[in-house]
Amino acid sequence: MSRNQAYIEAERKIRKALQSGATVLDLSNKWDAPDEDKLTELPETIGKLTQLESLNLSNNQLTALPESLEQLAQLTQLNISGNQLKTLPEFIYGFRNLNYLNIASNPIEEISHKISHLTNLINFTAGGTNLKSLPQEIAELQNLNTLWLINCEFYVFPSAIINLVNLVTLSIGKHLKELPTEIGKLTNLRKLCVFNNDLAQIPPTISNLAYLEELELGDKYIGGNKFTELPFEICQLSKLKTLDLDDNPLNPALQSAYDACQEGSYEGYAPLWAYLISLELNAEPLYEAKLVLVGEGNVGKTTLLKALKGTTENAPRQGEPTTHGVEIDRHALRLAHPDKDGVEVQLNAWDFGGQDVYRVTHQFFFSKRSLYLLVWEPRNNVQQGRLDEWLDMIRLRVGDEARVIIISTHCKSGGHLARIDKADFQRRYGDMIVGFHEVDSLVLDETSGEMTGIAELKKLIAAAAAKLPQMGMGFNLAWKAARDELLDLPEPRIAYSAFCQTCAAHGLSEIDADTLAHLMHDLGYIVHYADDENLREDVVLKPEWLTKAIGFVLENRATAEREGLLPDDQLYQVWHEHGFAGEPRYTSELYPFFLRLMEKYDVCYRLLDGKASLVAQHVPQVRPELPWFPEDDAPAKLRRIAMICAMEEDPPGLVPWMIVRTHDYAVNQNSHRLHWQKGMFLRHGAHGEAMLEKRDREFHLYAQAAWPEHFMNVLHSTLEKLITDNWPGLVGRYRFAVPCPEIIGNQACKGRFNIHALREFLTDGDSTIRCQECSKKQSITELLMGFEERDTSAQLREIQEQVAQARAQLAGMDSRIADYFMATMNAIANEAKRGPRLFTLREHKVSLLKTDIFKRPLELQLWCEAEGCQHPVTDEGLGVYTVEQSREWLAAVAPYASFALKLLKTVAPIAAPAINTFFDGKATETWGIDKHLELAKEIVDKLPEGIKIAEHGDLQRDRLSAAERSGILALHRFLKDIDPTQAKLGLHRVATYTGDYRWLCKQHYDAQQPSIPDQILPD
Ligand SMILES: Nc1nc2c(ncn2[C@@H]2O[C@H](COP(=O)(O)OP(=O)(O)O)[C@@H](O)[C@H]2O)c(=O)[nH]1
Ligand SMILES: [Mg+2]
Ligand SMILES: [Zn+2]
Ligand SMILES: [Zn+2]
Repeated sequence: MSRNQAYIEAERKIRKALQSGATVLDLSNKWDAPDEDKLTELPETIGKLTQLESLNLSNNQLTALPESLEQLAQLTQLNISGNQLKTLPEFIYGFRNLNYLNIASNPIEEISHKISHLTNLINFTAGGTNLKSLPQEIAELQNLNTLWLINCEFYVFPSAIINLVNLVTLSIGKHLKELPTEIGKLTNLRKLCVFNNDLAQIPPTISNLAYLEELELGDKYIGGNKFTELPFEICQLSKLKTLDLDDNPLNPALQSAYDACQEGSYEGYAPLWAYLISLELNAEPLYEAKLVLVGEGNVGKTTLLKALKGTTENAPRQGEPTTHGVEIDRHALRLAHPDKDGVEVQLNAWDFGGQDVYRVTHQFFFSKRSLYLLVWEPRNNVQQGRLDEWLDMIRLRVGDEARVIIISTHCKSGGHLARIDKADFQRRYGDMIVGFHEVDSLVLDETSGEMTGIAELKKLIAAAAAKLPQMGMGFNLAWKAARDELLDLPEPRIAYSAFCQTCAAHGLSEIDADTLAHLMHDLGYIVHYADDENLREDVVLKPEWLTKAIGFVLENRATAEREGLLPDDQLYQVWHEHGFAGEPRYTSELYPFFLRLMEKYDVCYRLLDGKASLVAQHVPQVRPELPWFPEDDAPAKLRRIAMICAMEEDPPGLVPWMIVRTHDYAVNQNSHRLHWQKGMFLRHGAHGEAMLEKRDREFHLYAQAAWPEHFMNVLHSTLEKLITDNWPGLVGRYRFAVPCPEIIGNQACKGRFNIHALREFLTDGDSTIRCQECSKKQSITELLMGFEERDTSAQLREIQEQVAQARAQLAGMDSRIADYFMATMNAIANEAKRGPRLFTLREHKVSLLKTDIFKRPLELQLWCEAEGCQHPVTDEGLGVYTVEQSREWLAAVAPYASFALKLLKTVAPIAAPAINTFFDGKATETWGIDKHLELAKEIVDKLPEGIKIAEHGDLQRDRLSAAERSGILALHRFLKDIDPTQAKLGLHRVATYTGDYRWLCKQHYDAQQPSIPDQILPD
């Protein structure tokens, strides 16, 4: 092993420690430090530091420790995490004074029974090792309060742990199938982390853990478990503040109740508790599913449904009027459960209109855990292709979990019958296809007394429905009665207060009603947006009533002829004067509500004049004249970068949805908006311009600016979020690539380079790659220009250096700062769900008498997160809290406080002019923003440092360190305690199209809302 720079540095530190008689030696690195900074070997001289009490060797590349270490008998703290040790040297068991031992993230497989000698051990951290068992003797470590074993190789919970009754923190992983009942004996536990295991159940004895504050059964980044339900006993944990269930296959009702906790401003986990308690009270298994009929128009869907229902008075006839939007029949079918005697499965039928315009919006109602009947008519020849399209659409929207029965109609009355290749379908769609079946909905089958093929089809449906994962999930009977009464009301829409009244009549509390509303919305029974201030007062009890209204817009020829422009004064035409016989006519008091909902559904966006909306599905076919085309050269001083999203399938509606979601950047030119059926041209202020266009199954993105990376990143995240939101079935089946820059003849080369692969080749040492199309060699670094992996700390360093010199020197400085802000905020997007992320601390004015900073109250100042305009919340009485917290709490928040301050200082110079424009000319001065930052720095410098523990081992892939992340969690817990309903935050949460949340002040929040009038009168 060569003695690198790090070794020389270590020698120097040891010498210095010897001279000064220091008791602490820190030879650690940050987990992501470059290899050359890491030690591969320790100087033997370290053994001379016999006075050492604390030694930190974490995040090096040590494969062994020198024997001379044995002499450090005074050690109380030893951290060797993040190295390459395969075994623990024997002498460590001789360090009798150790109270902290961290061996995390080493490939250690075993611990000796001699661990019992370390009787003073308080904290033993061994996450990310290869441990699969613990010696029984560990039970003798009765002082142990923290045992961290997450992400190891445990298949079985080591029984010795049960004897460690003083444990406060316990984590363990990663293959556990169950937790022992005896876990209830660890009554001092405050934190239990068992994410990333295979647990499906939690013993009811969990309720004995009366002090438990944090229970992590899942983790969005690292992994969850296999929980589909939770025991009621969890509700008895009265001290519980954090419950993480991310990445578990929760049943739909439980998932919805859990999501509700994050979406509203509830105290603790009120909706989840309400749901779990309701199950405990009076619940029965629920056997219900959605039956979704899809297929082209006129193939016989509506007739088939009638045949299935067998209603005599409504018997199917020749010449059904065609369906607009969707018809929902909640009591369509009750079929005998195939295996359970006396149990009936209830199916709610969703019968869709087949018109092409609906293709985009119908997908919304394709949900998981439904049974699909894909209907076709074999007398037409072109069927196979269309069946593929429908199957693809279902798979894109729902994923492989979808279950489809393919049904052909007219089997008795048809003349020439087309055949389909069943084996081929089965091969391509696998388990998705439950079966094939033939019916004739108009020809009676004498033996069964039903229409031809219907009796068998019912059996097929019952069998497939019975296998859906939610079948038999528990549901409270009072909740069910309230639900059924509401759904049977004749009104399509009621006030939320009326919804609650009905619930109350069935004995549901307010929180029960909230939770039920959330659940019914998630399952598609109603439409109710509880977290939208403008929509939460209304409940749509009949989604089909709303779908039809949207459908009339999509089917409206005049709007199509106006290229999507829908002025408010035309709404009466569309919604009342339409020519569809027998369909609802909507009166004008509904229009503002509909317009808002259509924005929610990404169908249209509001134009800035506040008098019209733009329906993205109706934009012109032809590409308008654009300021530039990707084939042209970029102007001097500007750069243009290109990226392509190559998709294995073509998701319907990608372009219109993208038009709506990027409408903040829409460009108007000579009264023409620059968008068309296949693409759009966008402008993002100083961050440049972009052209987006779909060409077959490739979505092309070009961005041009002094520093185009930022705008490209915005568009990239918007596209990714659009795909993940709408087409889970496409996840993993699209790739981002750089196009080959070569021009052949007049045409751009069709060669593509996968960005992910390019990065790998570069790390492997390749510098060029040959294009498969044009055979020309390309430089990998040049191809990757603009797509380098974003490391926020490197980004920050670069920005700071430039700011220190002269601001304007680096091209696109504003874009770089904006991008740094976006990347950083995205890294904490998950935390942002629960609370704001920007704050500063300052001393409380009246507290100067007390000299110790930990005895004086501090003030916490929240900041508005508006993009490029970040500012302290200044509204009277809002956004400021007095903090009287323990030293422990301050130590926990400290790393994040300093992180947030760094972020605010970086964005402050570009935010200042924006603030003065948005508010009034002097806002930065009157609010004393610089002073805010100065005071915050004073505090941050004085804050105690948290103990640096690599809790998760080497799992810190994301941009926040573990300490910083605990900091923001501590902050949110504080806010939850002091202001449970978030009434005094002065900030409102808004979801962004890039997958993040922004907490905005009232003014910024209002400015973001679409300008829809409260009243739209008919002409
Ligand atoms: N003979 C016969 N006619 C059918 C059958 N299914 C539907 N039809 C007729 O085909 C037409 C279209 O049916 P409809 O159910 O409205 O199709 P949808 O648009 O898919 O809902 C109607 O005139 C039906 O009477 C069938 O199985 N046999
Ligand atoms: Mg129909
Ligand atoms: Zn090429
Ligand atoms: Zn603001």
